[in-house]
Amino acid sequence: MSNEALSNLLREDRRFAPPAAFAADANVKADAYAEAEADREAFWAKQASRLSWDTEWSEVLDWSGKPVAKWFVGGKLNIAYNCVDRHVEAGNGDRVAIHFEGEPGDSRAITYAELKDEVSKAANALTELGVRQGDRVAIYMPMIPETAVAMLACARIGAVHSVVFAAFSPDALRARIEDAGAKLLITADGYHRRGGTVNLKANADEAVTGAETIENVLVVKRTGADVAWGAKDVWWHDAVGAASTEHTPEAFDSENPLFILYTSGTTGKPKGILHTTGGYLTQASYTHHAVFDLKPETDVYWCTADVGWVTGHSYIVYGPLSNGATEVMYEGTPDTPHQGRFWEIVQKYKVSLLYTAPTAIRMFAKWGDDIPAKFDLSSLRLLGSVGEPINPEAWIWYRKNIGGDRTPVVDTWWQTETGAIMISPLPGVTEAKPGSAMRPLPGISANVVDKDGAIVENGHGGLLVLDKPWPSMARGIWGDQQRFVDTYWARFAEQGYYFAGDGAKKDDDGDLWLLGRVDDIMLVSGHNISTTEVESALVSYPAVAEAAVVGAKDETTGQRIVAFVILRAGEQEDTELDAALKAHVSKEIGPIAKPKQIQIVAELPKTRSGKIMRRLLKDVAEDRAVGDTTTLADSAVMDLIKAKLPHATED
Ligand code: 6R9
Repeated sequence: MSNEALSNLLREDRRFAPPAAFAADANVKADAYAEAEADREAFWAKQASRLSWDTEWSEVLDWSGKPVAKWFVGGKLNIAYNCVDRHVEAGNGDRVAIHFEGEPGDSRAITYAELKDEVSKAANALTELGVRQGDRVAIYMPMIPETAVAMLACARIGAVHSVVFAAFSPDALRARIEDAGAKLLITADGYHRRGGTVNLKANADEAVTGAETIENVLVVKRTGADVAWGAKDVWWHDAVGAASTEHTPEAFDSENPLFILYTSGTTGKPKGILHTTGGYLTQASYTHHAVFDLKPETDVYWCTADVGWVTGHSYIVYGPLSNGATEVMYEGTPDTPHQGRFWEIVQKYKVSLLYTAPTAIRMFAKWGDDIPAKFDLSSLRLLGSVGEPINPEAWIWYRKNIGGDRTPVVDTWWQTETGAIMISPLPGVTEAKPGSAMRPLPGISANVVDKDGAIVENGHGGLLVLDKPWPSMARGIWGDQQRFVDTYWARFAEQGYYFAGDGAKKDDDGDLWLLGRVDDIMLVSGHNISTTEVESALVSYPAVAEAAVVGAKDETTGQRIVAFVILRAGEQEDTELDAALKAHVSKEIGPIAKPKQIQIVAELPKTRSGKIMRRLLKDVAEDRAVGDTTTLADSAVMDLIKAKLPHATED
């Protein structure tokens, strides 16, 4: 950032208080903030006590090894026991844990008692295959219940899982296997996607060729497709099928490694973020309870993320299952076989709590309001968002068209590195502002600072930092602790802050607005302008469904704003629209933020987890060859965008 603070441009005056009945019955009330403020460690110790420990901790937090924390020092617990067995012991074995919905329409309900048997069998099978505490297990799996079973089986025996998103290439999988030194790979023959099948096993085979550390490949049969079979391959239904349902969970140290998860890696080699046991589960479990207000007896919860991302780890597997939730797991895409598929699933399972991403919400808005209107969504009582800043207009669309104008919407900010939600409204407490993640949760502390680390006043923007340790914080980068220090802790070493890499502003009330990655912030005539604010202004124009904005080099202003815009279904591109959009942005946030150039496109480049890759659009806007596109979900998108821009080069 330049010397200018991040400009605070967009104003938003709409407010949404929790419905009275919701507030009265909320899991977490306003007093939690003061309680946590009075004694942060006592507060987290109380949340840790929501779990079942074999050995009590002797110290809540040891921060002497900063930036590597130890939480609940000396405590011992088993994560799988906490997520499964204890619910069965409490008499809830018949409760459905997972309603699985396959893309072709097949479905399966798995109760907690059945989950306990499956996890125990898998734990025995893994042990039989030589997996021991501390060994790494790579999991390259579709969205099927066996994926959660495999993760929990690793946790049960103290092995470290590394889940690799199923749409990653064989090379990406091999690099992650090698970095972690994984001994076992768990995969599937394939999965259903967009009406067809993907042969996952072929990718796994290619990855394992040359990955010396892999001793066995455990293969779940999902599609029944013909697969090549090698000497290391073992069918899941043979190994797990034959194993005993008796397995005694061993208690592991609170700091025992639980998983490695590689960040999406927009730059350089992906980082293997390491999470451990007691602190991670404490915060994943508490935040799920607090932010989603789960009532395990009556709610049906659905997180639409893929289990290959941190959202899937914390809010499909560990958070909800530790709380005894009944949840939906869906294999496929939102538009197969039709664009109402998500709403059909909400209707079918009477989903009450839904957690999805802004990219999906903007896509639903683009498809049209009439699609969700065809389904009964009256079971919904809370909506959540994660992954990117949610534009105020997308927030309003979500609440109105999905939430029937009655449900609270919680915008949850966090990262792979934070392990669990950090900044979010409390749905029964907070009067929410559309587009704001509002305040740090009880027990969490964050702030906005300038480039020198000085805290900015309300009404100003800057860099988001986390200034106090939290239970689910990453404990390092696998095999490269120096990179952990350099990436997150070096920038504000003097103040001891964790630097999140995101821009943010504090509004006049001190509520937080996330403004996107710092790398994306534009510098126009000496003003730091966030891409998020300009995008939000564009998305508030009725014809616009989605927008991505970049700063391109400009001789007079330093950078000029170039916008890429997707129109809603049925809207036409013309010269009047171009002028109208520019005038609209000028009116909403001021002439300084008016795009110089607006390009209407059909798609935007996104990572496989749905985040817009502005770096590539910047290449196009600056008329140079487009950089590394390997993390793109759909590499053809860039060709389409370049083809539309008259001056763009072909690389
Ligand atoms: C959970 C997850 C982390 C980055 C983060 C930020 C962006 C996530 C957000 C958000 C604004 C939100 N991000 N949630 N930005 N508002 N509610 O997405 O983890 O994949 O590691 O990404 O995503 O930029 O720094 P991860």
